[in-house]
Amino acid sequence: MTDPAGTQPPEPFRPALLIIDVQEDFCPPHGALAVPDGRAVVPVANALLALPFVYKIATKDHHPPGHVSFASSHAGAAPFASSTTIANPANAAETYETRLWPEHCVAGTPGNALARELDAARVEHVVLKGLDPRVEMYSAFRSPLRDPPLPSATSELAYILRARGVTDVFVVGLAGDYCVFWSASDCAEDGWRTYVVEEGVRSVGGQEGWEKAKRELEGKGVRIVSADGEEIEWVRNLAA
Ligand code: VGL
Ligand code: ZN
Repeated sequence: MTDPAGTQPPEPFRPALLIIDVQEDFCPPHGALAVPDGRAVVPVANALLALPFVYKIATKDHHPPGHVSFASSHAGAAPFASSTTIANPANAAETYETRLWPEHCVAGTPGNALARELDAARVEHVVLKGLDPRVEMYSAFRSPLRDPPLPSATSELAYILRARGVTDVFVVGLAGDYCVFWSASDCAEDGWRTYVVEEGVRSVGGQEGWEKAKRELEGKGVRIVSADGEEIEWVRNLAA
């Protein structure tokens, strides 16, 4: 497979690193919504943070108490098992079904913090998501409600990627079948070449959850790559 001459990156190539929700509440052993083996993404993220990406961004799920995605906000609902219908606050006809979770990543709580082993000193910008109590926001870009879009559930991420002239986005983090999935999907839809670095992802649904997410992402034009693959080599070579 390896081309002895080395494959060339696309031109222009201005790659950003996007680390999704690597927070204590998504990590074993104490996280309120611990993703199986979630802490294993941290060394992968740290190795990528040491590379010369043009911009290094982390996101945080950042919910107010009583957020609509918490089972505790709905009478009789059980975390993981129940779901609820969310309507666009500006258009009752636009709705979607979403799964309910234990309370997690509440602003100001220890579980909201980035995983303690993450090399946060190298992170240049932190995007907060999920701040509007009325809507779920898995994607680092926006909520799935688009008719009309909600300013309170739209992040600055697309703006800052454009402002930095980013062409390619490399995604890692938690969880592969939820926030990584929707972030990578929106990123590709918005026109960036988008890669998910597979070793840097763990999923709520374990390996099975990831395999399904991965197939769907590939269908949307997202490339699934390896931490030792040629695409990461392109980034490493930017330094030379
Ligand atoms: C996430 C469930 C609820 C995630 C966030 O970061 O994947 N999952 N909130
Ligand atoms: Zn959440």
